[in-house]
Amino acid sequence: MDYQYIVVEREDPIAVITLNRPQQLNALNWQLVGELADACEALDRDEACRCMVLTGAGDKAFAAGADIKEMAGQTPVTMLTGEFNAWDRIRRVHKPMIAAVGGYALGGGLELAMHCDLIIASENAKFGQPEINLGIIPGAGGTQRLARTLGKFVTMEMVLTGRTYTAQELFQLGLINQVVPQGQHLERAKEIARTIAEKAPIAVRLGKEAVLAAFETPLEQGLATEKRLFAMLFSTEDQKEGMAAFVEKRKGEFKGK
Ligand code: CO8
Repeated sequence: MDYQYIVVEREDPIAVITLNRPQQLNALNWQLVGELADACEALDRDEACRCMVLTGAGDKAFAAGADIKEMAGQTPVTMLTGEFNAWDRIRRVHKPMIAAVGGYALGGGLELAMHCDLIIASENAKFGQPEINLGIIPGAGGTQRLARTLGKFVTMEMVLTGRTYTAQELFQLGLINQVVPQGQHLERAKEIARTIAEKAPIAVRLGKEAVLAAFETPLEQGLATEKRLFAMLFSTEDQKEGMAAFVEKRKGEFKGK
């Protein structure tokens, strides 16, 4: 498919999606977010792809937020009907997604990174929710996902002061998986993606589903979900293969069946 604002590169079994508006620090206009949702859904359906990496073009930004110039003239109605559907589509992707962040991940850029399942950052990456400086608040899940990951007090500081945080600070607070030397974020994210892509695809999918259930359900219900998904995996060929490979002292070959 032809996209104007993103680039999709297949390196089966992984794929890299690059936000591609470097002159505008990859600011997320409506078309870009729609294209991204289309690409994520297409890769989600494609069996040859087992893990996605999301990154930004250029060395200055992952994404410096939603496109302020496009947002400036919006109304409540256009904001409600315009972009949210695409964000929800990204949220519902079943395959694992890794954000590879170099430079700024601000506002909607940080929220997009948090739609992913792991975040790998270059040591020069800078994060924040500066919406308060524009007279608004985060609108693509920032208040909720940050509060669930960092707790109330750090989230309040981020949302109410709009301050920028270094990758190291957020690593220490548990929002970022790894901080790597400048410029190595994409390679590291791809390495991790390839590791995940070797695993049994149905187990990976259900593992993601089970972890995300922890954010949406009370413990009792989350434990029941995990138990059901765990039991279900015993109907897969990959479970038989994985356990046989262990016993036979060889590497398992998983087929997603
Ligand atoms: N939107 C539009 N254009 C942008 C954005 C943005 N978010 N960020 C940067 N740009 C543009 C600049 O306007 C500039 O364009 P031009 O050359 O045409 O003037 C170009 O990118 C380069 O930017 P700067 O010259 O500003 O670069 P600096 O290195 O001086 O500064 C900063 C970098 C600090 C990142 C600065 O650009 C900045 O503060 N950007 C805005 C950051 C921000 O406030 N982000 C939050 C936006 S609001 C948001 O994300 C809400 C999400 C809601 C999601 C839900 C939607 C449904």
